Amino acid sequence: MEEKKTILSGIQPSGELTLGSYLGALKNWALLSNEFDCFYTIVDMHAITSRQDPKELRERTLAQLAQYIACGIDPISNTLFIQSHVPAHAQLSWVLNCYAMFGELSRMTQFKDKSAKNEDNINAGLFTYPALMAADILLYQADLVPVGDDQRQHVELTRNIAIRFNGIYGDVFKIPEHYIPKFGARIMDLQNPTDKMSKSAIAAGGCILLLDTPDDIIKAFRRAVTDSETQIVYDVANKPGVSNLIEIYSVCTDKSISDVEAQFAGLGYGSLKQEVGDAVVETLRPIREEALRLMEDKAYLESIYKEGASKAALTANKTLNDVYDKIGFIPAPIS
Ligand code: ATP
Ligand code: LTN
Repeated sequence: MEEKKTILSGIQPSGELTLGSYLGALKNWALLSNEFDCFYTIVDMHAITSRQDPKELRERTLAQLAQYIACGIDPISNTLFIQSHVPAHAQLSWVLNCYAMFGELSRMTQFKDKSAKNEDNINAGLFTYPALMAADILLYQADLVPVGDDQRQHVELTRNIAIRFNGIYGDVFKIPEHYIPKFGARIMDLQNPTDKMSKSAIAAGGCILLLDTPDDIIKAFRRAVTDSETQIVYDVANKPGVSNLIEIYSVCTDKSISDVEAQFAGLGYGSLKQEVGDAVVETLRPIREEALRLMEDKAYLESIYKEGASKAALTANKTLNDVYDKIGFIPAPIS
């Protein structure tokens, strides 16, 4: 039997999960999880590149695990773990920092965006963040990394670091590919449809959270920014608000963009907003209900992340030991 290919992906517990995180990433994580050997992590070490309240970080990390499971990722056949529980991530990231170039890190759009937004906290971790992400991926010899469009550049950098390292030491790392959906990879803010919907967005009303109530969701879609025309057509450059609504509806209902355009031909923006709101409510309803139920069961969640950490460490330590050996570190004495 052919061995299953490996997937790794992660989301930072830096805020509440959004419709964007779901349609861009989590939905595909769940879809791919039956076919691949999957490692899905909550990257708490990435989250501290912006300042976090310790109590909230702890709560969000656990809530995020509940939401991964509620999105349809089976915690038994997949490995769900918390990044800081597997020290190999920190260890390999240091090594990879020495193979990532200052110039290439300086070109990362996320670093530039986040530095512009947090002028008072442009810390070194924010700058070297992609080396930690590369470690996350390369430790598991991942074939595929399912992410939204904003992470394309980081996966590309991971590939470049891996190719550089392999070029010196031989075939140490598998070279991973990104998996970015054709639609849903860049869900936009409902109030500012030229900005990505983001869990750390400041403007109210533009972002739908996985745990939002049906009422909140319907209201947010009713207020969604569109344009002064009337036609319901998909044209991202000229009609970003309407196109975003069409795309959300298309991904939630599994209808093609042209089927959605045909369905709404001749109708007004009001009915589009209502239908999209309803479709999102129905998509998120089972996830919200299951997540809220799981969040009450702390003992269960703890059993999942403990098991996940030991499974993840087994694979991660193999790669780390190989890397340490290749670069010339003397094996550590067993204590
Ligand atoms: P932050 O605002 O803290 O940077 P974020 O909301 O951008 O967070 P991430 O944790 O960075 O979300 O992303 C989680 C995953 O979801 C990533 O794979 C990312 O590409 C994807 N993703 C995030 N936002 C969107 C979006 N608006 N549309 C599609 N995919 C998204
Ligand atoms: N950088 C990503 C989160 C992330 C990730 C990863 C995604 C950290 N490590 C490994 C895929 C694989 C983000 O900001 N969304």
